Amino acid sequence: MATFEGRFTDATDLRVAVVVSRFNDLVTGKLLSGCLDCLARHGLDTSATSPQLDVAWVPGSFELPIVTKALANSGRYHVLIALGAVIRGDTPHFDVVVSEASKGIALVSRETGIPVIFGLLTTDTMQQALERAGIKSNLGWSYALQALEMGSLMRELHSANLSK
Ligand code: INI
Repeated sequence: MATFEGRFTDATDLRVAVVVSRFNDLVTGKLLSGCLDCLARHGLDTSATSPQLDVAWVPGSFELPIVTKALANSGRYHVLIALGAVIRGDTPHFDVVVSEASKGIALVSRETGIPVIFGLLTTDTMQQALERAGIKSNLGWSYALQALEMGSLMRELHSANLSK
């Protein structure tokens, strides 16, 4: 029997890309800070010249899938993190953006085999979003932990050469 498990202490040589939406950047900027803080505290080089980390900004959450797909297809990254914040308004726009972003991100992960962490906050109010982006806790931190776990798990699976 084999047991495969991701680790949080093995960020050496792990390559991560974060794709962040500018829409609601009051929220997404805080998610990004939490994310980078967690990655740095787990040993990933997050400096401006880091070979381990890249950050791409997109206009809104609707654009997260196309850019995550381009980055995943590059073959450079072990794991990606998609960050966005969609806040419910008075129109059905919320549902369209959430639906397209979530379906698109899931599809990129499945089609490319590169895990994409789903860091899309969907809330009724800005207050609820801010509470999850630093006022109470910062989910960016959790997304980074999940990225470390999935990146390391996928590396372990690949090196186990399961087709043998
Ligand atoms: N994008 C978001 O990331 N969050 C939102 O709450 C949002 N709302 O409410 O409209 C939003 N819209 C922009 C959308 O993601 C695209 O960037 C835009 O439609 C251009 O394609």
